[in-house]
Amino acid sequence: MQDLTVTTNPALGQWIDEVQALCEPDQVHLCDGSDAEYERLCSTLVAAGTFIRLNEEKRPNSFLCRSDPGDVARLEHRTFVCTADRDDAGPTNNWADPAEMRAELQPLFKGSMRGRTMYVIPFSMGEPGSDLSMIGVQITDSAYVAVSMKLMAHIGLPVLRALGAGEFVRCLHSVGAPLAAGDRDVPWPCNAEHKYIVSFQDDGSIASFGSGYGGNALLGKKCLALRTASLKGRKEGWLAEHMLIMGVEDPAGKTTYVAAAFPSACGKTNFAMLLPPEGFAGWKVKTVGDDIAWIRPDAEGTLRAINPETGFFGVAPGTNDKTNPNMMAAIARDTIFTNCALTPDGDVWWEGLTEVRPPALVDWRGLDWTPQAGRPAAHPNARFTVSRARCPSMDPLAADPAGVPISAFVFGGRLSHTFPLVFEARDWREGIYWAATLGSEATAAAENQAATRRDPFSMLPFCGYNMADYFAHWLSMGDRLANTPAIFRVNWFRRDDGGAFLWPGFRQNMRVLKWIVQRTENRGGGQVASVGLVPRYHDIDWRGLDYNGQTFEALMKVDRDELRQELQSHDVLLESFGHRLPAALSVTRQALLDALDQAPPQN
Ligand code: GTP
Ligand code: SPV
Ligand code: MN
Repeated sequence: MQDLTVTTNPALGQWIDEVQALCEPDQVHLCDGSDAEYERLCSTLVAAGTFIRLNEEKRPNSFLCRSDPGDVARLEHRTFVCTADRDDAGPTNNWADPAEMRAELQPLFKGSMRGRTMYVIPFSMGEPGSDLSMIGVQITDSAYVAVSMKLMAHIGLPVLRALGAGEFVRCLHSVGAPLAAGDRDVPWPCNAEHKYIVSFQDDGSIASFGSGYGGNALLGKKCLALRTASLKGRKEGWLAEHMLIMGVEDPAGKTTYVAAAFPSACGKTNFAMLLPPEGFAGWKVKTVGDDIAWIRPDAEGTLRAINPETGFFGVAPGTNDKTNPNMMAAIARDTIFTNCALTPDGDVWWEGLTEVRPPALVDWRGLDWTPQAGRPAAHPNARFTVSRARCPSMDPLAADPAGVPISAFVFGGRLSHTFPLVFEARDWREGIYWAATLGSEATAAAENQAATRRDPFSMLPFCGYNMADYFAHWLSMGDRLANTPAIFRVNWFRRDDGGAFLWPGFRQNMRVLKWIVQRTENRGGGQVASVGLVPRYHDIDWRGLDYNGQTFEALMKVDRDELRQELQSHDVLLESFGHRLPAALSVTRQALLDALDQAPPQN
């Protein structure tokens, strides 16, 4: 195996040798990506106590994994973007000097894999061999990462063949827990003291140390497909986005594709797999992706999108037969569950899975749990990892390297007030303004975040360069398109004065989606409001839902003073970019404020 690498890609052979000399693993294993290898590695993880094999009848070929309680989510304050010039990383990223960061990491990686196996995982984001794909090689000392990568990306020999002598992204990962001779391993090794997730934007390489969880460790996902790819996309004229992609098929069989950006843990997976409610016979949602979209203009000036991933790393709490029946079907087998609770009969459970909580469980930390325990049984950021092949709503075009044509972009945060259920931006520029100033209230997907924060384009932790340049890139993309997608903002999370959600959400979001699709066809009525175009009560299809006009009014109300305050609060973000901020954004902000002052009070 090693020979194949060396003969077909000398640079890879050399890099493997260098990392081996640095990290000093006991063994090196080049992943071929086969099913047999996956099964062997899962059995090794069971033997090591990292995986618990779930009840074969209830959850075939599935495993539960419990992470270290200190390693449960992405760590934004330990994520670094290294560029020679600090301004190229911009005010929204943690910047570090590349040479200094390399010097800081070197002693940490030295000997960091002692007593462990070093896995070499060639992977392709996008179909192997396609011009639109990016090939990476992740070297890791985590078998959990190796099996997760098998579900999330194309890996192994087909990727090595596609790579040939070509270039690849170097992705180095160590959990940072070397074992001395005679040491007993723990189920979830990680480094309590040192954690780093680093993008070296000078040479395009990635290094991650100390964490084994999610986006910190599966380096094809946030690190390569967003931070590295966003910079490459800017140079080459395309977009790497934190977006789901879905096709909406109408009863006549016409499919309209929509890409939507919601911040982490704000409903991308549920929306991407939406099952239309009663009353929507003939309508179908076809899933292309739930987290990442790579989007480029084609020769006709249409934006086409691919999902570079082959699987889902989805939030478990809240997932059930009502909120996401397609995901429930997907995870019925062949799934890795992390930080969920364990039932006495060897199945998994999490908050929201069933209405009634089970009387006794083992919680995500391995402790006995009852409903009286006063703490959640599953971690709020508990997740499942499953291949897209298991998902019943998958679009057959999801693997088409040509991608799908995007007719609309949708942006949405978790906002309990001010923002209505949906509105359409008046034009590309205003749409970009609303995307750039997207805000959201706290979720469990990332540690150390403030109660509410701006999350421009839901890319705050993922944009690999100066966010002001990113806004400019989006603005200029509009000039290159013949078919410019419409841009919408949605908010499933508005609450009444008592704190209850005003909108039922989940499957009912189909009603909003139908209006969006009709708007892209210049159908679907609405009226002009201060924020843009909004649907009136009768513009929404209410078949099968008893939702009264008064609640709709409360849901859609845009209060002039609240909106003015909102626009004024954008200053903090916009001013942080200084002269680098595209003028179009401050001009748009001022125009929106001026229009507010002139509008009649009810708008
Ligand atoms: P990442 O995987 O972290 O990027 O996030 P995601 O956007 O895919 O998150 P996901 O779809 O897993 O969001 C999960 C959370 O959103 C859960 O708390 C859900 O209950 C909530 N959620 C999703 N859709 C809706 C909705 O329509 N209404 C309400 N109220 N909550 C929703
Ligand atoms: C997110 O936080 O946006 C995720 C989960 O999709 S992770 O892959 O861990 O970043
Ligand atoms: Mn995400």
